[in-house]
Amino acid sequence: MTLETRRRVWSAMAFAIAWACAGRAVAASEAGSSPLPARPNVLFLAIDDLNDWVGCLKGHPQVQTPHIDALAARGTLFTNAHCQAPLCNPSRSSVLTGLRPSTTGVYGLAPGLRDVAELRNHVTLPQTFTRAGYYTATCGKIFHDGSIPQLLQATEFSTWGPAPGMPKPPQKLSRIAGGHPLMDWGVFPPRDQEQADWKIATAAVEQLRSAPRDKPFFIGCGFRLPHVPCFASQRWFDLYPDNRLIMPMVREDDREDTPRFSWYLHWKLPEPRLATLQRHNDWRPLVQAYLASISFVDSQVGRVLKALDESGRAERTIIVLWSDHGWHLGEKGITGKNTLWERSTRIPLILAGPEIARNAVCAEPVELLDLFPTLLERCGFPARPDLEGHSLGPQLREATTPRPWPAITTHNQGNHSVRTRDWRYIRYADGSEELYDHRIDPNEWTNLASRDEMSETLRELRRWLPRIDRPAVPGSKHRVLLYDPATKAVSWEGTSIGSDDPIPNDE
Ligand SMILES: [Ca+2]
Repeated sequence: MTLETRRRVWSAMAFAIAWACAGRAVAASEAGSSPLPARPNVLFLAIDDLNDWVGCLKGHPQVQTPHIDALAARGTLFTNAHCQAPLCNPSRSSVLTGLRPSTTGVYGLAPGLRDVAELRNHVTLPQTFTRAGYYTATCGKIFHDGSIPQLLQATEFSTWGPAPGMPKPPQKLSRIAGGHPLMDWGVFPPRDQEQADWKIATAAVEQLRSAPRDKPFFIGCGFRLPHVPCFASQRWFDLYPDNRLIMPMVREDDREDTPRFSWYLHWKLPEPRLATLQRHNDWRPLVQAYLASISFVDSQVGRVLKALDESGRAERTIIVLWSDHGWHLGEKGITGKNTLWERSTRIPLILAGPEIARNAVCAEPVELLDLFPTLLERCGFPARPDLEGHSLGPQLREATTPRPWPAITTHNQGNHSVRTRDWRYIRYADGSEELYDHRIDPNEWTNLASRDEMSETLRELRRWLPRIDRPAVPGSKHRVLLYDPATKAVSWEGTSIGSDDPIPNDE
């Protein structure tokens, strides 16, 4: 089914569904009871740029995230969960539409999903709940900042709380001067209460307290850290003393067996290369600041969860905690996202609440795309044939239930990664490939794609590559990579890359 056909089918169904759900809401209020069990609340907690450096995921041996770990213990933790795109706007657009980036053609930081003609009438995840009579509220960053025009905001979430940006010191704290204004890290601001994420958590706490009690709620709270600038107050840095800091494992020669095309996905970025950090003695401070930011944001997750428990509504609430993608801290010579490797794609994903197994761990490959159909199923909405994910229902009941699908991540047209339980396979737009065996190579150091004995494995993995592979939509900007198979011409953010151009290594 094409996207357009799916959209028409869904549009035709939408009215009937909304009508049926409204009828159920009326029935609930007429009965004078709390909402029907089929209409649980949803607390949707997004974290920005958090990789697997979370205690329960063991991505970093020192990271302290007691609140996220406690949430995992009261629910199901997915240890092999991956984003659909290693960049904010395409990842969040995918989560909220339930469609792959390769289906929407949204690959860059622009356009916002409502500026894409084919998505204009697509019913998003929050819209589904708003139309069904839920109290829906958001604060902080759920949609990519600025991607929903103000006039349309109330059609997504009925209530929009504050979404403050990060506070900035008068001068940069990082030893790397100049560059992008967001590229900074260090001890700031002095008081936690001045932090954007403190204010965002406070807004979510208020929304939880003031949510009408005669209907269910869907509250989306999007935290900003550990996205750069990685700022936290001194107490969070004190958790990670410099003299005991364990640095990420990197290999100097790691990029010798990755195709040249792998560099095109992050040809030039605001995020510094590892060599730049090392030259300025700023690698350790960045790692320390990223860890401090994670522990601070974890404390704010704790504040929101405490408010949920105090509301008396936790037993009827599905809690979802997710991050939009990961982040490199020197691995493969770079920092930031914009890659198809584990560092960029692996994310924390936890669900907890009614009829969700407690203290359960699912190692099956799952995708952020699965959240939309999962919440439809759990909240009693009809399944949507236009969505591309698969409900996690079976794994929420029994975490070891196998899944036949791998997790697919896409960065710009034609570049895809396929992650199964044991393998990561990557295919770039020019046909070059990578293959890693996660059973023996969790750092993805040794590319096996050119080995003869891997041909059968490669054949098996290639068949999962997305069949729909749309070009970037009109208006695509920022981190957009274009490749023309006929001429082999490559361009990054509108500037062509010659086949012999030296790989940029910022100063
Ligand atoms: Ca390597």
